[in-house]
Amino acid sequence: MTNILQEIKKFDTIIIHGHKRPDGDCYGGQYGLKGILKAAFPHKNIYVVGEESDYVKYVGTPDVITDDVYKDALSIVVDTATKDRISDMRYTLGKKVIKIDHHIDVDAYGDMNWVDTSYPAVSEMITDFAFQNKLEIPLESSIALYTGLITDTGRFRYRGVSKRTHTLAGVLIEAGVDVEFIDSKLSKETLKMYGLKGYVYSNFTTVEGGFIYLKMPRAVIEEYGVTDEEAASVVNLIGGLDRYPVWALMIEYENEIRIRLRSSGPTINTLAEKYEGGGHAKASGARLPSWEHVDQFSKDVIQHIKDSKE
Ligand SMILES: [Mn+2]
Repeated sequence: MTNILQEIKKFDTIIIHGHKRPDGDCYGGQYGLKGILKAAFPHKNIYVVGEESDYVKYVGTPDVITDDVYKDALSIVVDTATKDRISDMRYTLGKKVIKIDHHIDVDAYGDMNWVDTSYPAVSEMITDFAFQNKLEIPLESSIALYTGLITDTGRFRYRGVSKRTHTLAGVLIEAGVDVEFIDSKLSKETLKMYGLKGYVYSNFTTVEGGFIYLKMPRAVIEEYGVTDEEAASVVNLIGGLDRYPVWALMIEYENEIRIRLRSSGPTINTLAEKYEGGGHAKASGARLPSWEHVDQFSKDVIQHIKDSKE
């Protein structure tokens, strides 16, 4: 951490990158760091580049810079595990690259890499960086970082949240962040999504033995006027139902049904692998050729839940 600060001090221009399709934590890390460095080194040129995010656009707006700005610059890439995920490939045009990330280090693309999977969010890393180096956290940065912290931890609900997470969240609150303002921004919903949620709650199917699923035909997505991504985001609405530890959202595509399979009980990735999928122990994807295969799949899930109990 101290080495990173030493390195930053050597450069007049610092360009902060994130990943493609940036989420709250990526934005939080990028804009949080920008504000902290701007406050500590007012004469340095600090930029954030990359894609815009509609979801967290209140956090900041990317800078548009020409290639020559990278001359003698330091690139810092946050929240991005692998090279191919970096947004704006010009990061190599600078003199040096620093990687700051909390995902497993499969690709140490930086000249300097600070990777620590004990942090549930890169925003917590940036907050810690400021805290330990006794750097001021300006209000805009605290808003950015708190946004990143709560989005990547699912509002402090996921494992990985620690005493340090809450301590550093406290540091951000002290820096002025208004927690209600951020919650109201993140909790904003569109009328379309309200409608779709209503559909989800009135059309799911429960199967005795612990499986609940929802079929989402193409016509439904069109009727509610939502994007595929928005449609897929409702998967956890049917999670958490008592006595139904395995749930699935099935979305119709042109030649197949894509399944988002989730579990709060048995591991389900081995089951997903039987259906052209796989993934994590409790969150996997799978595919079916058509709706006709749903019954068989459902029976398999029930059998799988039974087998896991034995
Ligand atoms: Mn992250």
